[in-house]
Amino acid sequence: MPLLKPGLRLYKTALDQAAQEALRDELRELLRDAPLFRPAMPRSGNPFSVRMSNCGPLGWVSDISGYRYQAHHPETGRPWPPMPESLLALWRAFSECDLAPDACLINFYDEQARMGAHQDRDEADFSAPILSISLGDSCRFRYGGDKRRDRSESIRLDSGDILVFGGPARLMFHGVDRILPGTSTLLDPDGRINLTLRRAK
Ligand code: MD6
Ligand code: FE
Repeated sequence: MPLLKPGLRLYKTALDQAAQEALRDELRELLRDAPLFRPAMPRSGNPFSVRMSNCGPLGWVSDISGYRYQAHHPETGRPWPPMPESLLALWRAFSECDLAPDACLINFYDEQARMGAHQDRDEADFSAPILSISLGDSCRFRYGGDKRRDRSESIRLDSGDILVFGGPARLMFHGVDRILPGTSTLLDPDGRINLTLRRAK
């Protein structure tokens, strides 16, 4: 098992080129129904550099009033599109969790976008892992410990990689230091997509 530290597993190129292209095409369709939106930070209202959407029964959103999971898109008001069967199959194959995910956050990074260090703790139950899929340009992904000040290290995530964090790593701080532009031709416009499948409720 490809263990980076207890609870943190990295599967390099879990999706081959054909699977990456098929998933990209499904996402392109899905984002027509649930367009990327730009979330804002709670309190300050500062915009994120990452744009987001979701699929599945619940979606993660952030605006001036806070972070939460909700059943509808914040701009269209429509329910999130269903989670594609291909994503549910990846969850079954890699999560080592018997219960199905009910939320999938879709993050889109252009070459300037970053994700500051954070913990994912808006879910009701931390016993389920989060499964993350990378598509498109590579990035430097940083992860540390349960406290912001804990020592951290960075790894490169490439298109087709799957990262699963659960168990003792479920509440670790992590973020995206930078995108490595020009490292993939999968997406048009280019950039990076990260999908995170979760159990929110
Ligand atoms: C990213 N990922 O890779 C950001 N969160 O773009 C995350 O924030 C993340 O990879 C929870 C679990 C896995 C992740
Ligand atoms: Fe996260």
